[in-house]
Formats: sequence, structure tokens, C-alpha cells
Amino acid sequence: MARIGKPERSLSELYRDDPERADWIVFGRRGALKGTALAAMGAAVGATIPFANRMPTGLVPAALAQGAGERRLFRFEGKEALIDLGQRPLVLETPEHLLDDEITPASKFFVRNNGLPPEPAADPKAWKLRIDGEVNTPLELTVGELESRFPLVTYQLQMECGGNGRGFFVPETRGNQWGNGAISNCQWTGVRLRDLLRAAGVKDSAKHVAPYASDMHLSGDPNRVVISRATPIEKCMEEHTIVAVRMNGEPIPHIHGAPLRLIVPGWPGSLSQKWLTRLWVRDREHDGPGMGGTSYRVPVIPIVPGSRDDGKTFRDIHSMWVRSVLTNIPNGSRFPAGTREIAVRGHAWAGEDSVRAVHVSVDFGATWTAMDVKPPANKYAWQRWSGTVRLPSDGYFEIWYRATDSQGRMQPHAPANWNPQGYGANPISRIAILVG
Ligand SMILES: Nc1nc2c(c(=O)[nH]1)N[C@H]1C(S)=C(S)[C@@H](COP(=O)(O)O)O[C@H]1N2
Ligand SMILES: [Mo]
Repeated sequence: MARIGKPERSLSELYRDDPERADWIVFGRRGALKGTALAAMGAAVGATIPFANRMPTGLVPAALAQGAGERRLFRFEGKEALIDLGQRPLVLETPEHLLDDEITPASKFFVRNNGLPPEPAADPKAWKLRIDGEVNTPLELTVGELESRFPLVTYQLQMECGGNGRGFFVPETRGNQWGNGAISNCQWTGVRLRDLLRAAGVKDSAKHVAPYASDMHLSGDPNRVVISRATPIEKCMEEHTIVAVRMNGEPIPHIHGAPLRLIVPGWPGSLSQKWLTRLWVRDREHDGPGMGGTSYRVPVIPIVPGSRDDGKTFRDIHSMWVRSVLTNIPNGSRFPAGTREIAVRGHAWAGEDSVRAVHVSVDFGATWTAMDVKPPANKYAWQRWSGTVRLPSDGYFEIWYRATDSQGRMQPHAPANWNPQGYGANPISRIAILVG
């Protein structure tokens, strides 16, 4: 599929050369867009805009929005070219259009390291997991023992970085500027965490289960913990919370936590500890790196966007927010003149909840069409949506897509509840297309 060529001038160039016109184009501040203004906007996106009369004031066209078409790619061994958000630590985002498989293959699975991965285990079956703290019988199990002593379960589980969508926040927040691609939906096989906790005789005093791993802190100090975020005991006892030994029927790839990884589905990915070595059952809220303050926490009472806050009154993120991806058309695709129907499909998910509906709009949100939404393979699996959009003519269009969760909550028009580390930005998603 052809891509929309680079617009005549990028927005930043336009701002440099002719700030008044750029502002006019982007924000339409001088009144209705018509005549030369509309023509200028059309030139900037590369075509006429048939639904320009429905374009919200202040909207930056998706074809020009920050990052459109100009994100740096990086090819890590065994992976497709993913979006490079950093190499030390390694952070790679999956472009949305690579998320089309029902089960995410390792080659398309995003990467989020906070430190440096450990050396691969020489003998994965001999890798040890220790369970201690608020238990009657501390356990030390090898991966081999774990697999033979406990029932193995297999589920499709979505795993999403807590910061997914962060790049949509205005003003910009600290952290990796993810789009929608910090999400995977793999088939995980492992032992239920609750079976392990019961085998260790978990006490009534257990409140948080804190994981530890063998990755290395960026400072190189072997005594510093990279990340240790705990899961409340209730979620640990939920049947889909597992200690995984296989991903998509294969040994877990090293970069994704081999040979042992915690999977806490529907909650921030930071809980799903890779290279797991220890589970410390605590009688209080855990205080490892990544806990407290503004880390993985959001305001209960909204704060002024861009302001400072120590996060003391914030709450820990549990369930992730409803979100959708469109996976069969890359942003900026060009279709032959005369194209009037386009098949669209993607996935949607909603943390602890399921997805009730997905709607698509090609006229900047003026009208919406309901898509077909399939039930999940199991709880915490993402859901396939698909349908057809109709276009009235050639020109520049945006395909907007918006999921609604089982509690009736929709992706909002703009990210809500701004917070210093940028969690929970799940605005309506969109791609730009050009017909003709
Ligand atoms: N040991 C360890 N586990 C970790 C991390 C890490 O840096 N070290 N990153 C966490 C974060 S923030 C996320 S979003 C997921 C990313 O998993 P992935 O790299 O397999 O995509 O792993 C989590 N588990
Ligand atoms: Mo994350």
C-alpha cells in the first residue's frame, strides 16, 4: 500500500516560515476555515478535506500530528523493525499496524526494560524461584519442579505498559512517549500464582506480593534493584495471574523474561516481572522501586496539567483503561482514486473489563458506525473488531476509532486526568488516509 508523501512543508517548517499561517491552519483561530485557509490546510495534508466543515477547531490533522511517519525504527534480533524509544535501557514500541495477529508473535512484541537484562540462563530448568515472607513454609523451587508439581494453565493475556498512550498528553509528561503500541496479547502457559502461594502456606497477614528479578541496574551496581512493583494479594489469588514458563507455546524469549515471568493481566505491565527470582509476601504495602509518589499512580482529585505534585494523595493504578488499535492500515496510507469502501479491523481491550463496542468515524467524529466486536478468547484477552467504512469522495480523511468498555466508559476525545508521569492517556485513536 502506498503511503502519503511527505506533506509539502512540515508543520514545524510552516511555523518557522509563516507562524501566522501555521497557527491559522492548526488552530483556525481567525475564524472559519474557508477559501485560502482551507486550501492551505489541504496543501499541508496533501489533498482536499471533504469533511473540513466538521473538523474540530484546534485539531492538528493526524497526517501532521507529532510523530506521524517520522518515528525512528530499530531492528532488535528476532524482531520486526519497531519504534525506537531508547536503547539503554531498551524500549521498543510496536507500530499499530503490526498488531494485526490475534496472538502477538515474539517478533512484534514491544519491549520495555528499566535496566539491563541478565545473562541468559545456562540451564533454564535449574533456574530458582524463592517464595518467602508471610508464608508458613518458605519455598525454593526450580523451574523444572514448578512445571512438574503444579497444574499448568494456558490463557491469552494482554499485557500493556502502564504508560501506553503517554505521548498523547499535553503538556508532555516525563517518560517514554508511547503511542498505542505498548500492548501485546500472547498465549501464556504457566502455574497459577495462587497455587504457589497456597503451597507455601500463605498467611492471613499477606497484603502485597513483591517480585524480584535478576536484571541489572543501569548504574551497574549489583545491589540496586531495577524495579519491584507489588500486586495486592486479591489480584494474586485471581486465577489468571500466573508465573509463566512458556509464551506462544515456546520457551519465553530472553528479552521477555526467560525462563520465568510473572503475568498480572489487565494491570500495568510493570507488575509482570521478567526474569523472576523471588516473590516476597509482605504484610504491608510494598516500597520497592516503582512504588509510591507519582510512580504508576494517578490523581484521585484532578491536578492542574503541567503542575508539580508529590503524588501522596494519588492512587495506585490497578485496571488499565479501555483502548483500541486499528491494525490493517498503516497511518498515512494512500488508496487509488475512486475508492469508496475500506475494510477496517483491529483489537480493543479494557483492563479488568471487556469491550462492549467499537465505533468508527471518517468525518471527524460527527457520525459514528458500530463495528462488529468478537468476545475475548478468555478473560483478559483482547478482542477483535472489524467492519467497513464508506467515503463520499476522494480526498484526505481520518479514520477515528473508539472503544467502549463493559461499564459504558468510552475512550475520551482528549486524554483526561493529566499526571506528572503520564498514565491513562487513552484518547480516541486515529489514522490519516488519502484517497486519490
Ligand atoms: N525484571 C524486570 N521486569 C520488568 C521490567 C523490567 O525492567 N525488569 N519492566 C516492566 C515493564 S515497565 C513492562 S511494561 C513490562 C514490559 O514487558 P516486555 O519487555 O516483555 O514487553 O515488563 C515489566 N517487567
Ligand atoms: Mo511499563
